[in-house]
Amino acid sequence: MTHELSHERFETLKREFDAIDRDGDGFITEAELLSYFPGLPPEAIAALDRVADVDADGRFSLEEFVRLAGARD
Ligand SMILES: [Ca+2]
Ligand SMILES: [Ca+2]
Repeated sequence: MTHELSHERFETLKREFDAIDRDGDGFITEAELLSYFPGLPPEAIAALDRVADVDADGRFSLEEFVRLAGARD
């Protein structure tokens, strides 16, 4: 990461991650993403996969999620 997130910001993102990660396995899958954001179009998911799935395993780890959300600011 190029910049440090504040602890507070990290905790907020972690809570968001945990809310989306319904089965609590530490990864957000496409299905979990869709059940949390039912209106999300397939193109948006494909774009997320391209941009955020750094290790290309088809799911988002907390690290990938934080990197994506943190970069948005
Ligand atoms: Ca999960
Ligand atoms: Ca991944």
